[in-house]
Amino acid sequence: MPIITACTMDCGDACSLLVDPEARTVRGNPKHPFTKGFCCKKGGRYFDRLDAAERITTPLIKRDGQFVEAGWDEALGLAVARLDAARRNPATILHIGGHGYRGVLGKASSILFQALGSSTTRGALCDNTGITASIRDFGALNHNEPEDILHASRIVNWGRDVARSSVHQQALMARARKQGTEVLTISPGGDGAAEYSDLTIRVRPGTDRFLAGAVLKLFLESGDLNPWVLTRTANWPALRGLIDSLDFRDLCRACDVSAADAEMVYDWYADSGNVATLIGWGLQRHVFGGENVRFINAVAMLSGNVGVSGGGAYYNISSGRNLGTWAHLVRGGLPAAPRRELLINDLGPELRRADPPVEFVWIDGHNVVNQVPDCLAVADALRKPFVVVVDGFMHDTAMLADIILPPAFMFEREDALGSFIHNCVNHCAAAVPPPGLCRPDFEIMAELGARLADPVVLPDGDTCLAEGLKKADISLAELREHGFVKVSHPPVAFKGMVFAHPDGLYRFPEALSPEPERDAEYPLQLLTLVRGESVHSQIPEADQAGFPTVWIAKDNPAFAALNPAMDAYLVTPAGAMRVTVETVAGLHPRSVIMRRGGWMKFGHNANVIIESRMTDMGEGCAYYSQGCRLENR
Ligand SMILES: Nc1nc2c(c(=O)[nH]1)N[C@H]1C(S)=C(S)[C@@H](COP(=O)(O)OP(=O)(O)OC[C@H]3O[C@@H](n4cnc5c(=O)[nH]c(N)nc54)[C@H](O)[C@@H]3O)O[C@H]1N2
Ligand SMILES: Nc1nc2c(c(=O)[nH]1)N[C@H]1C(S)=C(S)[C@@H](COP(=O)(O)OP(=O)(O)OC[C@H]3O[C@@H](n4cnc5c(=O)[nH]c(N)nc54)[C@H](O)[C@@H]3O)O[C@H]1N2
Ligand SMILES: [Mo]
Repeated sequence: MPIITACTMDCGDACSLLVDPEARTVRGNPKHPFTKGFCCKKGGRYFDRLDAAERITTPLIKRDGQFVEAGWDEALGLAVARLDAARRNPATILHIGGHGYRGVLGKASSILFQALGSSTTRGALCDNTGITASIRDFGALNHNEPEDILHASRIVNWGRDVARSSVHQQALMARARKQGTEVLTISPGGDGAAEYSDLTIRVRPGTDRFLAGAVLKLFLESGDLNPWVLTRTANWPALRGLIDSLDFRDLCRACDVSAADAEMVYDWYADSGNVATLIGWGLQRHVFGGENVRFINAVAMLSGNVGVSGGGAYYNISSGRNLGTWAHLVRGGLPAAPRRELLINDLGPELRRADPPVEFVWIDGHNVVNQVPDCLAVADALRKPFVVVVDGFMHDTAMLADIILPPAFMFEREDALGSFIHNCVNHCAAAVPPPGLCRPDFEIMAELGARLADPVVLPDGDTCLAEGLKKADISLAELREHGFVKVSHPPVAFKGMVFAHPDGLYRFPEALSPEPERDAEYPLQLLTLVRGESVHSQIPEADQAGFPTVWIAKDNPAFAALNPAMDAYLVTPAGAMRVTVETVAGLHPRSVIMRRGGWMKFGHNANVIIESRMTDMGEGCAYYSQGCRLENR
């Protein structure tokens, strides 16, 4: 009998899954309105990860530079002793929690370390630039329900790689196309978008704001502006003044899009019928990523495509919108107070500068040494403090730990979680037992808290789950029985153009920043994009043999300049890595693509040569503004 459970990976599709515990197979839950009976490659092959020979299934303690197996009592005892000592000054404790595991119980480590008053991280690696941009425009993070794109006449997909990052949105787009909806994808190319698009436009990476600006210019010149839309905005004169001062041809040049293509995008938005706008996460991983998102939103708004069915600008929703916290049920620890925050996108220097120094670090759900820019500096800075890592693989972060604690992974422990795309709360049931000594994170945190000299006591798991579900009025029994509950929200966000700013009005961006000049030594841009078959760094070791592949357009002069008989290196101001160069059709001549998440110990981690660079909003990380070149050595 299959068991209904759910994927807890950091992915907006957040699938409800059927797991056969004997056959150890996974398929999508056919009853789930978004999963609709199928799942992606990374979810479908998750048992390979659970059953991997290299999985860590016993606590490990580092002694004289070597990991040795230990029991839980010993390993947790050692962690508790170090944590109790560091607790004399809670700022010397640092919690680095990731989103490798999402869920109500998955919050246990954040809640426990908050109760300890530890240092934490600020800044963001993922989507916060676009979130901040969207909140500036709309006043809140929201979008139409994903199925509403079936009511669109046209869909403009600004850089969302749905074939890899969201196969269920890809399926929705395919359904829409069957009904006659046309899809236009705007991206730097080389992503296979032509497969699911009627038309594609290639944009210079990092510069969508100029293309959107050119479209706004054409709206202004047409004189055909919807007066009702303008009354729903707080600052139209400021945007009009800005667009008036800009030249259409200059805007097209700045994004490397032809005037004809910019006019086509305008036509797509100006024609009758509604246009749904999808905004990918890639275009906000640039130094002006926030502005890119704001100008795209402005096109959706000015064309009257916000607050209507079949329209909408889709960035994301909050995956926590339907779930509450249980932090207030914790006994012991400190009352909530401001904590020291270290900037995650510049973590190496932040750790080096920290005063008082960080003495104890707890890392869970995050391969931080792999995923932050300038990651060698982080690896270096983590050699000093006592480091506990809760993870099941000997990846770049785990290798640096003093103690590794092996967690039960998804399908092996219970939780409840939401999605940043759809509105179902899913139940992740424990479908199979964890191997060896692996234990659910929640149990690990509860025991850690209880064993402290001055204990911090977590409620039991059922109490936490029930508390988290209260916000959406879901009972734990109901969730366990059905495997998911769809929470009701208005299907159209900002209906009637009523926005979440106090005055109910929309905010346009008022400045357009020029794209910074590229260093002539590093003329290409390094796009470290998601891979379809894995999430981030959760890649089997066997798939990381040889040198990592980078892709470049065949007609790129930088490719012609390479000697295939010699070794190729990807070079940035931060260093060089040996790579294999392959060609891909249609990629913008300024770009190089590498799939992200490869490990340092295999020479596959691009973050070794990616510098720390901040985006313009939300303290995001501008990974894709990294200049680079290819050379023979
Ligand atoms: N160069 C470059 N780097 C990037 C990006 C980029 O575009 N370019 N993008 C960034 C983005 S979008 C993101 S979201 C981040 C992701 O960065 P991370 O959050 O570090 O992502 P993962 O590599 O998936 O690591 C998650 C870890 O959680 C562990 N894990 C899984 N389930 C559980 C569990 O139940 N319990 C515990 N304790 N651990 C578990 C996994 O084994 C894995 O090691 O990376 C960022 N890094
Ligand atoms: N299989 C799989 N699925 C995942 C993940 C995974 O690691 N693997 N990660 C999950 C997470 S945490 C995230 S954040 C999402 C990421 O999902 P996506 O946003 O789809 O992924 P990215 O690879 O970051 O960027 C996507 C696209 O952005 C385009 N792009 C880059 N720069 C620009 C630009 O300047 N303008 C335009 N128009 N396009 C640009 C690239 O062509 C690329 O195809 O996926 C989620 N889903
Ligand atoms: Mo992400």
